[in-house]
Amino acid sequence: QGPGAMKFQRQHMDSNSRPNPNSNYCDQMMRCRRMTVGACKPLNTFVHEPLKDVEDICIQRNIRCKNGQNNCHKSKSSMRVTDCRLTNGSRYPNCKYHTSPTRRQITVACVGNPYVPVHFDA
Ligand code: UM3
Repeated sequence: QGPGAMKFQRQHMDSNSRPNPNSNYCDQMMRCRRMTVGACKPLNTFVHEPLKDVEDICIQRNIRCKNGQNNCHKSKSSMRVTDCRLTNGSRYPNCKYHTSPTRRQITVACVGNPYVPVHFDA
C-alpha cells in the first residue's frame, strides 16, 4: 500500500463511527489524525463507510478534478460524512473546528496499481 493511499485513509476514513453529533468530534479527530501539525488544515472530510465502499468509487467513470487532472471519480450513492471546517477565530496551534455531519455523493482522486483513493476532491 503506497504512501498516498495511507495518507488518504489517515485523513479521510473513519468507518467505525457514525456521523458524530458530538461537537468535539472534529477538534479531537483533526488532532489525532495529525492535521493540526504546523498549521490547522482549513477543511477536511471524514467518511463513515467501509473502506471497500470508498475504494470502489475508483471504478466509477473518470471525471475532471478541481486541479484539472482527469483521475477523479464520484460515488454512485450518497455516503455518510462529517465535514470539519476551521472556525473563523481559530488560531494555530489552537485549532477549533465546526463539526457538520451530512450525507452526500463524494468525489475522490485515484492513483496507482491497485488503483485506490489518494485525495478527497469534493
Ligand atoms: N477537502 C475535504 N473535503 C471537502 C473539500 C476539500 O476534505 O469537501 C480537503 C481535501 C484536500 C484539501 O486534502 O481539502 C484541499 O482540496 P487532501 O488532498 O489531503 O485530501
